[in-house]
Amino acid sequence: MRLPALLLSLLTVGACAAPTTAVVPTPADGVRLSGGGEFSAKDTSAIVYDAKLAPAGAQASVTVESADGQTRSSFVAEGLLPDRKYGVHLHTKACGRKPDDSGPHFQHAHGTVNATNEVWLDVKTDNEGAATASSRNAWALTSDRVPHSLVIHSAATKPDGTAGARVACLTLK
Ligand SMILES: [Cu+2]
Repeated sequence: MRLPALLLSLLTVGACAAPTTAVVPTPADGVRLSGGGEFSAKDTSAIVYDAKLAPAGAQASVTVESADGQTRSSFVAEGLLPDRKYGVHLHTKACGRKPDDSGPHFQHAHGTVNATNEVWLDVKTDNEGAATASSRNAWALTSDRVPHSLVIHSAATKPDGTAGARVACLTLK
């Protein structure tokens, strides 16, 4: 159903009259990335490297939305092992056939390893193997330099950023 033109113009006038001086960013200023799927051994959009820790049927998805000086990321997984911690981060390169193809952690500023400068989405699964995590970083992505994957690791992330072997990977698009 389409709004009558008169009503639309009234709405527009109302919006312009609102007492605001802030510049509202348009969607074009932002960066939005996502990835997901059921893990398989062959499809690099959602690939598994350790089928014991991400068994058949495991699936996950991630969205990364960046605008207005912030980056918000959210991660959902199902079918992992129950009651278990996994380290999860955004990485620089797309997933490949080899676990290391996804490269190192994506960093906002080069060199600093922590959850402020990197995007960490560690989870502890529930008793059915499901988990969610979200993070908010106080910096925005620019379209010329973005993370290209999310990597699920075998252990919780330590302060030095290590989290054990790479279990599975989602490529971001
Ligand atoms: Cu990682």
